[in-house]
Amino acid sequence: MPTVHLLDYVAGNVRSLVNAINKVGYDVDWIKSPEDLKNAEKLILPGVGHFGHCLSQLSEGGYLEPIKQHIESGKPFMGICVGLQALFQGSEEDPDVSGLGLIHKRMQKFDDSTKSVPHIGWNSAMDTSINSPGAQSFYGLSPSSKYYYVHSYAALYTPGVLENDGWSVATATYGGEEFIGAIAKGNIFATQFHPEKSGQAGLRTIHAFLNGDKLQPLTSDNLGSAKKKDGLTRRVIACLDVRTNDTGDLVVTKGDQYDVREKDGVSSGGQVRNLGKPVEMAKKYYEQGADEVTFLNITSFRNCPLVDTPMLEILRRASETVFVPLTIGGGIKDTVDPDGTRISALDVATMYFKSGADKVSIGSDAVIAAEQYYEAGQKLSGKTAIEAISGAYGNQAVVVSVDPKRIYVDSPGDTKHHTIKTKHPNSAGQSFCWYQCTIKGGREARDLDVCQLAKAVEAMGAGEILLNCIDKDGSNGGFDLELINDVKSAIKIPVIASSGAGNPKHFEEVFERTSTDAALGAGMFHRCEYTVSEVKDYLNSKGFLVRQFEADP
Ligand code: 1PR
Repeated sequence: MPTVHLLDYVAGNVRSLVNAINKVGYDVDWIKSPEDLKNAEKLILPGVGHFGHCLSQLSEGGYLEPIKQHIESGKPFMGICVGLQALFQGSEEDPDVSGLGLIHKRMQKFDDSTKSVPHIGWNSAMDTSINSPGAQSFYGLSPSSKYYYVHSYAALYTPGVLENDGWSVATATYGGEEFIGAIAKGNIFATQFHPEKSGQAGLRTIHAFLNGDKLQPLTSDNLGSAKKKDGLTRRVIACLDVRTNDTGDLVVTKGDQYDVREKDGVSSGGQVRNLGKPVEMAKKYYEQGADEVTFLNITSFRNCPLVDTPMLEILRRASETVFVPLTIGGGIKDTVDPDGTRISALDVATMYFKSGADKVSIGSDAVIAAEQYYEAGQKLSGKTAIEAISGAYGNQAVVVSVDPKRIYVDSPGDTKHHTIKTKHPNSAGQSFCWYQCTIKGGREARDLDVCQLAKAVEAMGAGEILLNCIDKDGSNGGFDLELINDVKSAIKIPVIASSGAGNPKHFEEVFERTSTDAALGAGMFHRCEYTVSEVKDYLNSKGFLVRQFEADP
């Protein structure tokens, strides 16, 4: 196989990038020292997390000068995410750290006064030359495709400036801010989005770079109504609750208000609901157009060394065929192996990242950390799993999954917690409620409300909230819209609505009546009542911007 050199300097999640490179017919040669760079013909520089952390790692590793020499030699160079940002002068994220300075511009933080930050999801990469006669696209970018972005800082776009300096530019728009999605000039190609997590559209750009296909004609269907489709799509996520069944097999299951055992008759004998095999189902949902796939390991594997956790193998296999972001939750916390070996939450997360996960989801541990945050007078300890993992991999790598349930009261004065006046009073006629956090899969209630949790984990550096709801879980009755709006009003980071989806209309309802950033379904997909593509086609028919799945060529 032809090869490409990959510089993995921040030990991020490069497994999915390797899988994507292999998928398009190339092998990876690892750069292990600055000297190795001399042998590199084609070089890819990935980068996740903080600009300063990445650039400092490159500098301390002695890589900055050899990278510059590689670029100056005219050999092919591709930068991904922070690998694009490194080409610029610097970033507001870490003002004291310089980039390579090939472009006299600095990264700026998105304005979070009217939208969620980080910018997470599928957006465009629209070539700015699109309307000029004989327009061409660079490195397989298509104005009608969508690409996966996850970043808080961006190079905001000023028309003509980079183009006048010989750069080809593709942009996207997020909440009124147009920013650079991809650039190319000579031997350089760089993307702010993650092509390895952007489905076929992303694989196409990696393939074009590796093959040296710099320019392609823009066909009429490319141009079409592309400009109208610029912007962040509504994200639809498929979630697989995974656990071992009573015979020890790892299966996809589904709770009904978190109870995963069959109820009907004697035949099932209270068996764990078995809805299928995790890797096969993840691939199925990817091919149905899921924008992300989430695995929740709902019983941390009590009696086996972490390194043998079956979930690691599931991720390794799933990430070979699923080229959209994979999230893994369940048991992400400081753990002790059966032989007494202590493993930090950061090391647990690193094992999952190296196995193909892009994000880790923290549930119970986040509730405990939030309680300690308030006990300490809203001071960060610097010792929580959230702080450690987001500090090393960036906040976009950390999701907090919360399992709240409604607690009804006669009036707000009956509780110290933040209450809402609900449109759905309980049978006792109480029309105020608060949402109580739980841990251990809903089995233990805590004296903490969901808004307290959301604010605390945002302060610790979580990048996203996976907002479940015990009352709605598995109900097919629609999302808890009041809960979602309540949490969205309390924080700036994105929220994924979860629990209760039963049909495509529930997705229309949650996007229409709440400000959620994404919506998740589980049971309705696992029971084959609807497919992900049916949900997205329905949303599209109602005028919502969704990403269309692009099949293998
Ligand atoms: O506490 O960090 O070990 O993480 C445990 C994780 O597993 C948490 O994310 C927790 O939400 C999840 N979990 C634990 N037990 C269960 C259970 O069901 N017995 N799953 C469970 C909770 C929430 C979603 C579900 C949505 C959508 N289920 O996973 O898929 O509610 O369902 P629906 O669309 O069918 O309504 P830790």
